[in-house]
Amino acid sequence: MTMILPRRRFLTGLAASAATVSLGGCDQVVQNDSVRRVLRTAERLTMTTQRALLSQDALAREFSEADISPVFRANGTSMPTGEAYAELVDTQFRNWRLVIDGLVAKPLSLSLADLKALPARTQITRHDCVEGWSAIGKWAGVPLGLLLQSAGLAPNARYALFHCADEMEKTSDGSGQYYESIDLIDALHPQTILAYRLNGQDLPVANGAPLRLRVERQLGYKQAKYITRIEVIDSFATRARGKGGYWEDRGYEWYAGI
Ligand SMILES: Nc1nc2c(c(=O)[nH]1)N[C@H]1C(S)=C(S)[C@@H](COP(=O)(O)O)O[C@H]1N2
Ligand SMILES: [Mo]
Repeated sequence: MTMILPRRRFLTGLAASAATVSLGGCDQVVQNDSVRRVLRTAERLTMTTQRALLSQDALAREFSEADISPVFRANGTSMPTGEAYAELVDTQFRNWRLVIDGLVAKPLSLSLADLKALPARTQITRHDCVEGWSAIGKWAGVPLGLLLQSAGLAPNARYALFHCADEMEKTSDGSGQYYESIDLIDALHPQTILAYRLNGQDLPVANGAPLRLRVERQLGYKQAKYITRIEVIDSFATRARGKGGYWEDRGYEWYAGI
């Protein structure tokens, strides 16, 4: 493991320059059907956001640059195991895709570049882990509501289920894979974003690269890292052990409000 690290860093550097050369600017991104659809939805989202602000959706506290913790520690998985993820890191996540499917009118498949080309939100918030530590970080990413509305929620849609790349524990039923779920009130909340940046840098691997959830009114374990797929569902009762998340299946509350 230690011996292959320098090679990985080297490849990552090469991949970075290759990506700069081959990224054909915004045109290429806008040609993607999924992205076009999301951009069209951006305007309608402003209305949704304002409505949300006027109703039950109180905002979590936001902080100033001066409050940012010098180190945002990592917890739980800090490097998913397996060749598939290692390959993604080696190639700077160029072949990574976020799939949004399930109870939607039109499933989306978006690259990291696609996501970065969409309207972004930046917020400085405090992360609270049940293990008794907190950290303030500056997150930037795409509002989840924008993506869900672009995909078009079905009438029976109730939750967003986040599939993650890391397996915490080997189990025969697959319930050792990290996953999380939130309801649509939180999914459409203006501070709920899919973050690809932390403190002005690309999201580090230890903190969930290339994409992690920020759902700011809930505890740390709800903040799913290493997201690969967001499935819109009507019930999580039949998933894994039925409690809506990896830690929920092991006794934690599903609604982890702070
Ligand atoms: N995929 C995945 N997401 C995860 C975890 C994990 O192990 N795997 N740990 C959770 C817990 S308990 C916390 S406190 C935060 C930690 O986020 P950080 O590593 O950026 O500090 O991520 C949460 N999301
Ligand atoms: Mo946590």
